[in-house]
Amino acid sequence: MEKLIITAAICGAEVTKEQNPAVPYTVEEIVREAKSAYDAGAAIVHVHVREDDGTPTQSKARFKECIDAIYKVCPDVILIPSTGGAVGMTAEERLQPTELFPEMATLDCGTCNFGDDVFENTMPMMRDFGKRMLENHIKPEYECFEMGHLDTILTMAKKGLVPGEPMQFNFVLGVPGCTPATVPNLCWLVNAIPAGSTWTATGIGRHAFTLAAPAIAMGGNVRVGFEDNLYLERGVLAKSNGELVAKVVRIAKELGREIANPAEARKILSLPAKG
Ligand code: KMH
Ligand code: ZN
Repeated sequence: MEKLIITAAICGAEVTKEQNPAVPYTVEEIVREAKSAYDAGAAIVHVHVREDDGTPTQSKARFKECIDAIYKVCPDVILIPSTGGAVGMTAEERLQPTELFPEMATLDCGTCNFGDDVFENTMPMMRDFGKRMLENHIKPEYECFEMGHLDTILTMAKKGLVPGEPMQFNFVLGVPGCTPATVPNLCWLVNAIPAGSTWTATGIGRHAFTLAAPAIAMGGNVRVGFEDNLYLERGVLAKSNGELVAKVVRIAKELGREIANPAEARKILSLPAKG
């Protein structure tokens, strides 16, 4: 089995300091949380950015400021900026971080319910996102919130509308209104991806670790972080993203899976070596 790649989704667009005071908004706070996750064993940081007051933004300038500041303290980390942004943002707004030519970025694979909202990813939008990633040589992380998202993106890849194999999928399960975070659902998705693909499991809320454990045992990778879950255990808020990553490291150790550093993760993901 390959080493385990841990992604930390340190911020997200929706969670707030009212829910957990450690949720980062400012550049300094985002750097602090990225560093805590990296030090604990995360090879990848999934980046959303906020204004200082917590408002989600996809501003290219704010992404640049945060990305440059993270690289200063975590020089080899893999950064995956979001092109999902927050519900209600336009496609052009969401695409701004692709103008910074990151090695990877998320590409959301279909429209879905998102709690009380609708997260819009129409076919024309997805074709635009795929085109931009092909032009800018960005490897997408394909975010699948629903079973049907996988078939959608595989069909687009076959037509050359989005970057193709080897593909990296992130199965984000347990968003209210979307596919539940169950082991059978995860197995169904994993069984349907092309040979040679890589995949990550993200369990939302109380499913963060109950989905992480089977993913580790199945040879997949794991994402945790404040974007997905604010608690270390029932009733105990995590003090940092690093605490959430450290818990995944402990589970992996118990299951006999070693942790990939960023250089090893780049190899597993077929990314060019850095520097
Ligand atoms: N904030 C969610 C509506 C992504 O990063 O690509 C979408 C999201 C997905 O977080
Ligand atoms: Zn995200």
